[in-house]
Amino acid sequence: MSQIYDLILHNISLASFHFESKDDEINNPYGIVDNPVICIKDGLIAGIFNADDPLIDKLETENSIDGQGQWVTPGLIDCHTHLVYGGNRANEFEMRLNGKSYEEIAKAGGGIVSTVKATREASKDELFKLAAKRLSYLMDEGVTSLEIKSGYGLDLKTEQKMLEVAEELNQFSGIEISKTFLGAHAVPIEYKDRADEYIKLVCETMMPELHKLGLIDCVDAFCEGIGFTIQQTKRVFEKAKELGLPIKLHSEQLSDLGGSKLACEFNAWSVDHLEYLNCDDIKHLKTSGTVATLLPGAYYFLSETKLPPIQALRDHDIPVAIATDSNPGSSPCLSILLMLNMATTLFKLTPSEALKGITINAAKALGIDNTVGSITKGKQADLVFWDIESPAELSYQIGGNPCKRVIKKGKVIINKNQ
Ligand code: DI6
Ligand code: FE
Repeated sequence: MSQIYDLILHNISLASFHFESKDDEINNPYGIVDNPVICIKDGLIAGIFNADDPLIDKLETENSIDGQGQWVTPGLIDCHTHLVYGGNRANEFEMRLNGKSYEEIAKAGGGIVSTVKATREASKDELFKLAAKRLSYLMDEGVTSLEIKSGYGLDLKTEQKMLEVAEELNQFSGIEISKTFLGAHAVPIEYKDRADEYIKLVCETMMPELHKLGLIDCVDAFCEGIGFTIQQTKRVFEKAKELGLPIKLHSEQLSDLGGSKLACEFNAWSVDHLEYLNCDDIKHLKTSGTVATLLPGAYYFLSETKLPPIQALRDHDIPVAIATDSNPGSSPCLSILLMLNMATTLFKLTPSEALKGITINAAKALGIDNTVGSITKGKQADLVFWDIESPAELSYQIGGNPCKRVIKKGKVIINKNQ
């Protein structure tokens, strides 16, 4: 107790999302810690004490925060975004409302390919400014870690440009950004009807080059009728494995091609979307410890009616993450709190399941659960203060933003209490 802490937080309610065991998680699904005092040192949580502990008076610090009874949760984690892109697709949104389907628009040269054109044309500076603005909305709601995918370049130069913008955001935003290479997002126009040749470019040129530049934390693909086949996806995963890179997959979003099963064979960190996931394939997620990432924004925005197999995921005790899928085509969403609400209203997750989906389970989906995602001794001090009376309010309320203070690695980066 003799050490001097950098920061002490008191007079707070704490939903830690730290669980000692499965029973603990069942009995205390928010990981609530009574009467806590959190001590922070060198950007880490150095200890959590009980405010009634007589030793508390002896704690030394240069800085303390009286939380005024506000709730504290782990920093939120958005584990699936496409935040870096040029232009927007409000025109296609309008076309859809005039009767065209998402697939029809994609086949007619719209969709992902139209964002590719805008992203190729945008300078790195423009892309940075656009993405930084989008990121600021997410951070304002307490996001302290986030994933960004490439996939709107579809050539080496533009994929590199996107991942470099993600890396610059990582350095300048104060939060951690995990960079995912999604070269196999769509077939670019210059490879029309030559998807296999494009996959060769992805595997033999783009992935190794970008990996050499240190720009890839994880490799993703879009396994779908309007994306890539199982065989093509497998080639991408084999190359990732050869390079020692972890994988994840957009799978079973619009149809059941068996992508999740394949991804689990490669020990995917996560499989994402899953509306059309076959219940028989859930056992594979269990075996490989893969997270099921659900994206209620895309489900909502595409007016999908087929629900992911939520009860079956629950029955198999699969960790479920929730993310914005922020992208210009299927989820133009910049609110993680709205996703929390939709995860409960549309997918019927309980408020604690939904919150786990943007904290501890989202951390698992990014392979960073050793350092973030819950509040416990030794983890990074990434914390959000909320002006709410119970954690369920975060998914209950629609609109408004009760985030009052954000601490990242022990430093206050947002404070709206003054
Ligand atoms: N699935 C999606 O929902 C996004 N990408 C993907 O593979 C859509 C991307 C877009 O339409 O721009
Ligand atoms: Fe996506």
